[in-house]
Amino acid sequence: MEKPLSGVEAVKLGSRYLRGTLSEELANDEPLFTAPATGVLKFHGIYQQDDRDLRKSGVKQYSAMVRVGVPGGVLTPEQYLTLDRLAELGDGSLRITTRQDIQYHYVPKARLRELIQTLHGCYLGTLAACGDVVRNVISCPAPFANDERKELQPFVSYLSKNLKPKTTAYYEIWIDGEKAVSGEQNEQPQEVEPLYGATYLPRKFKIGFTFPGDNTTDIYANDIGIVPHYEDGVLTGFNILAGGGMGQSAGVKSSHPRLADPLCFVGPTCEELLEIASAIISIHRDFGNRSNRKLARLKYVMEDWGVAKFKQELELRVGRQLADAVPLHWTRSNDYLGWRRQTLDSHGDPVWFYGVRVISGRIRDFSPQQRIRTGLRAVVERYGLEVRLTCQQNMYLCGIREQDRPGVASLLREHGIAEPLELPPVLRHAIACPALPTCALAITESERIMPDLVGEIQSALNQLGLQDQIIHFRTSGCPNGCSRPYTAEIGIVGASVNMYTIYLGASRLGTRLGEVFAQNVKREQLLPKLQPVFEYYKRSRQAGEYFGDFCHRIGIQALQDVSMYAAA
Ligand code: SRM
Ligand code: SF4
Repeated sequence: MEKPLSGVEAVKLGSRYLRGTLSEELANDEPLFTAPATGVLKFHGIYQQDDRDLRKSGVKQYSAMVRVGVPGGVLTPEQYLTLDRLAELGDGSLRITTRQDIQYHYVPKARLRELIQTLHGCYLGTLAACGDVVRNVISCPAPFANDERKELQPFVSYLSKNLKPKTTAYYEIWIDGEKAVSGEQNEQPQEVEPLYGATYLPRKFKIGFTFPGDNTTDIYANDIGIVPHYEDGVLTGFNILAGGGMGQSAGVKSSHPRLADPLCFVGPTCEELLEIASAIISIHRDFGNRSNRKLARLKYVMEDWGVAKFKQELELRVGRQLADAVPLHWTRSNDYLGWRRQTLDSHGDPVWFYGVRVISGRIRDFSPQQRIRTGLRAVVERYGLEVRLTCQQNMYLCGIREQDRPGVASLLREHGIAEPLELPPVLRHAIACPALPTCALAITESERIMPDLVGEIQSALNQLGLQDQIIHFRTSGCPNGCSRPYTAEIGIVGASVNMYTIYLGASRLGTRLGEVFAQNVKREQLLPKLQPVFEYYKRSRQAGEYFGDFCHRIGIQALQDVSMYAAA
């Protein structure tokens, strides 16, 4: 017997291509949207949230999280300055996400249309930043100009544009409000979604690009991963991976993080890429689980079928045989922080980019000594710099002329923006999801505890003489894994009130998942649990061995034994 469809499927179908009751609800004075409207709102990049700190005191204060799509993380100076200005409509902060977007928190319902119209004025938008569609297409944003790293952005933009929902609902509701409130939206619209159909995808869908060898975007965590292949500096095609994802759900046993599999190799044009991506998306559309949203991602189709059957179905859909993927080799996964030479100008002088470490992606004026938002605005405005957002929540300030280097450096310093290499190594590369107080799904803290927790870990490493060791650390406030903790060398994941699961043994290069090392660990017990493993690492690592590789070589059981022995 067919399983019943999940409730969200009915909401999508009834929404008339993402219209729902949004226009009517925007026109009323209620501070919040109705529950059915919030389901549709997500496709427009907006989540209704209530402050969970206030909730504890019995108050429910509603506002919106708004996610702005930034394909490949690339922003003109004007776009960045507009984004910066718009932070005033929320809580005064912008947050770089792990998929190169910008999020605002605490935006009142009454200011949403103004926000989206302003974004629209500078060619930015929120459509499909959330929802059961292709999300922001990510890419390695480091702007090195050389033959081995030919610009991927045209491919990113092409896929991004062509895979957006085709409904005109977004424009009617947010941009051309007159038309929406005039009642025209009540007629059944004629347009259809050629790729998505009326119920869109069973679940979110993520596409990521990166350069060969450089896994800064965590390519294996995406539904589709795309890696260009160059021969003698010439782009000859793309390796396609499929079936990755991090999310797992407490209590749903068969849900789990999964790395994407190499699937095939396709030619080097935008059209070929779009054809293959659309065909893979159509497999998700037709075979993804529409009854249980916890098992609805493409990764479960891949797992059920295996790569051979998946490829066969794909070949059927594109009507030809597909070449096998070329083996991939990874050598790095860290963001490019600090000063990097981008290219040479027409006089042969160097042009630089500067990787700013933005802790948890949070761009805010934290204190008179630490005015991160003001400092970044000042530097972008004064020097007219292109901005690129990274999947590790950092920012590259690009196109800095040789003669402007001292000015940029001193402006950043004046505003308390730390030189990345001066930061402790673990903090330099740590990632945290927002969790409390904004995220409705958070079980524990994440962003708010990350600096202290990382500080404790760093002190322990320092005492062992491991002060220069970079260890990738990521924390998420629930098993959904928005900070991609399962590909971090230490992953800390919220499990129940003030209790965390510790994952160890992932590869620093994002090619191997971590395993559960300890469960139900209280916040204050996290370091004591890890301390014996650090000591063991200090004693027994091989020359140059990364922490994640060490944990994997030794094995989780042996690490647990060491930890238990130390506690006894
Ligand atoms: Fe995420 C849901 C924040 C990247 C897996 N994610 C959420 C929501 C919207 C909570 C909700 O549904 O009510 C969070 C909003 C919190 C807030 O207050 O802002 C949220 N996710 C984030 C961001 C902002 C975390 C960050 O620190 O930057 C990232 C926004 C990315 C973007 O710009 O699009 C973010 N989320 C991710 C990633 C990482 C990635 O894509 O590289 C993952 C793991 C990869 C994956 O998708 O498998 C991720 N988020 C999830 C899931 C689990 C999905 C699943 O397959 O089970 C959820 C829950 C859901 O979809 O039901 C979720
Ligand atoms: Fe929220 Fe969980 Fe994602 Fe953190 S990992 S932002 S707590 S959904």
